[in-house]
Order: sequence, then structure tokens, then C-alpha cells
Amino acid sequence: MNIYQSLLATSKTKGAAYLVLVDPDKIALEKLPTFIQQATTAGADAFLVGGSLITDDSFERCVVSIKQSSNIPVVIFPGGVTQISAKADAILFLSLLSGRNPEHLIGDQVLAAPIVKKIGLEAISTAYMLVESGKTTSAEFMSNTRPLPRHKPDIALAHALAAEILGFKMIYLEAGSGADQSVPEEMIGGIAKYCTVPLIVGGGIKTPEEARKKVIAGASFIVTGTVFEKNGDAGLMKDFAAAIHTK
Ligand code: 1GP
Repeated sequence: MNIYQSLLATSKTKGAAYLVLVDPDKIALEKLPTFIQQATTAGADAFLVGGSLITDDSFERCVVSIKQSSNIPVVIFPGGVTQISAKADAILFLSLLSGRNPEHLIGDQVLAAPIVKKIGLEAISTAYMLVESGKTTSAEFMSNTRPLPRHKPDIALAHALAAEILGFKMIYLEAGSGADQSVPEEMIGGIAKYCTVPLIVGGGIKTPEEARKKVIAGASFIVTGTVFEKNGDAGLMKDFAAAIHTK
């Protein structure tokens, strides 16, 4: 079983899977092992590693440190073409499908594909869709794209169906890290009803209750990042895992 299949199997068995985001720019390397062990014990199903603004060479060291501290999968969630490492288990091979910036639709992928192929890293093709969330997020600003309007689920659904027909394996509905407002349940539900591609939902999810609502609406994977950046609260992490694992 590859990582994609095992993530889907976990999501199916547990009702949904919990992905904990590690942004190498936001957590000190020496604090990482404790955080990773806490998240693993709390019930995280995989780690995502990446960020919009990694300002030093900490990326690969961060991947290695997570691998050393946990047995659950480490999946790269790249903020750019430099964020590729053979030390990870897989990479979300993203295309920013909500935008109209050719560099993020296909340009970066052309640069990254030969490297991913050469190092034999499992690539999970993922349609990345930014959703309007109240204020300008780093992802929106850095990608120079406009997000999908949050109260137009039909526009989001049309993008999701395009992703399905184009053969993407996952859709990531992203409000942006630290977003004021997370992706609306109405949008998640509208897509889940008509589109067969598994949905990852992240950005601005602040409470376990909020996470559970996204799962009930149709998310297969929930991502949290910011909520644990200040301190890895083990109790709260357990509550998140329990809320997301509806089965
Ligand atoms: C960001 O979806 C992730 O890319 C997680 O967002 O940091 O707001 O939890 P938060």
C-alpha cells in the first residue's frame, strides 16, 4: 500500500483523518521532537511539512527530525519548488487550481517533476484551492492569485469537478494559514455531494467542534497548524483527534 492508499484507508476507518501541519519557519528545531511525539500520542494520522515563507535551510532537517520522532507518515506540503526531500514519505504535488497564475498552475510543477521522479518520492496530485477567508493570507499574497469567493459554492464546485475530470487524487480546500474564517461547511458539503475526489480542509480551524463540522460536511482530512504553533497543547490535540475521528 502506498501513502495515498494508506491515508484514504485511515480516513475511511476513522471517519476522517487528522493531519498536523509543521511549518519549519514557525517551530524551533529543538522543540520539534516533543511536539511530534505529543501529536503522535494524541492521535494525529500524518504530518504535513511546508510553509509559504521558509527563510533558511531548515526544511530537510525538519523532515528528518519528524521521521526520527514518529512512525506516522510525513508528507510534504510544499510552499515552493525548493521544498522537496527524499527523506519524506510522499509529497502533495499541488497545482493552485483556484488561481490563474500559470507559474503555480503548471510552471512550478515542470520544475519539480524531474526531481520528484529522480528521487522516487511518491507524489499525490492535489488540486489546491484557496478560499476567501476574511483577510489577505500569506498563501494568497505569495501566490499572487485571487481566492474563490467564500459565498459562491457553485464556483468552488465547478473547480472541484474540473479537478476530478483532470484526474487529481485529492482536493485541498484552503482558507490560508491563520485565516480569520475557515472554509464554510456549505462549500465543503456542496463539493462532497457531487465530486468523488477526497477533500482536505484546512486554514483557520481553531476548535475541535469546528473541525468536526467540516468532517460532517464531507471533509476526509482536516489540517491544523496555527492553533498549536504557540505551544503544543497535548490535551487540545487529543480533543481535535477525537472530534475528527467520528468513527
Ligand atoms: C495552512 O491549512 C493549513 O496551509 C493550516 O492552517 O495554520 O490556520 O491551521 P492553520
